[in-house]
Amino acid sequence: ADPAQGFNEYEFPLDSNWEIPRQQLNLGSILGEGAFGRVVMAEAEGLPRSPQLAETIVAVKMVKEEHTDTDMASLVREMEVMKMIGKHINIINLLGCCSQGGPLWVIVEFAPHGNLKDFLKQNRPGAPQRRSDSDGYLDDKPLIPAQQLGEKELTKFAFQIARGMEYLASRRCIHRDLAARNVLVSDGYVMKIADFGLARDIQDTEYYRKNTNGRLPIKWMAPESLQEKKYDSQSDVWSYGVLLWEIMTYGDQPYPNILSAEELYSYLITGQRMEKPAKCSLNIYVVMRQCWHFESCARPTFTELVESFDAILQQAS
Ligand code: ACK
Repeated sequence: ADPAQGFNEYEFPLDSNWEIPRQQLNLGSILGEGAFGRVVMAEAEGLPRSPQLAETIVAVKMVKEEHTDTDMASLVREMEVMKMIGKHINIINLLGCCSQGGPLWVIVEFAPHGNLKDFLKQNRPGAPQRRSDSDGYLDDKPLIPAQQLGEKELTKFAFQIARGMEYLASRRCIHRDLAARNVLVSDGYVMKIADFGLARDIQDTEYYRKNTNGRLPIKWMAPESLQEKKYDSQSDVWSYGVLLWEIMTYGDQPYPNILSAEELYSYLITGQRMEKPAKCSLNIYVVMRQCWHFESCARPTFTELVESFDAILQQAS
């Protein structure tokens, strides 16, 4: 190996459909770090996929310095899954990649308002008005004024997420970690599902541990996922119900008194469910409860959820 190329640990096949010259990217601040990777904001010139803008702000996914081969394989897989799935307005779309002559950079759409969970908390009625400066994005537009983020807007968020999930399910993609923290808020408050291409090792005991925010990801899991590690689009529908609950509570923590997977499972198998949030209409709570049918086949499909929210939005207008 050429010592000058020593930092190039891997070689990737060139995919000319997606490859972007590295010089066209100008990396900026770190948006966040996950388990294996890092997401950095960047300016991109002349992206072939967004010709309407000379310069676009994008998000670039990469592995951290201290990564393993498995971490790199996960990033490659995530990129390949995104290529296969194709585009939809309600998902974070792949824009391209830099895979030659340096570290692998996976370029995806940038969502200026960050994750939905924090967005909801910041825009709770009565919350102090804030600008989205914590994500490092110079955003001179104020967030939605609190009085404007009412049930109608929340219902539109739920509708858009159902549309994104309907698309992913139609492309045979199971998310496995659908939650408000994994939905990003884009320009015009368009909801975009993130991290759907992540390979999740379900055997991994890490999954049952608290995440960096001290939240237990098990609280979004369907009973069959908890019990038998069984995942399909109908277990995503269960998680969608919990996400709906998060939306209608402006980002509250689900099941605040439950501390373990065992406790959660016995709560659910005895037929207990979270109560109707105060700001939630009965028809939306009915949908939430349908998502929480113990039997996965009794839950609505994402297509049915799209239809339900369409009807609810029509009634409201
Ligand atoms: O919740 P956040 O502030 O928003 O922290 C996470 C972090 O990076 C790790 O995933 C942020 N992030 C990820 N992808 C994007 C994106 N496409 N646009 C904006 N922020 C992103 C995310």
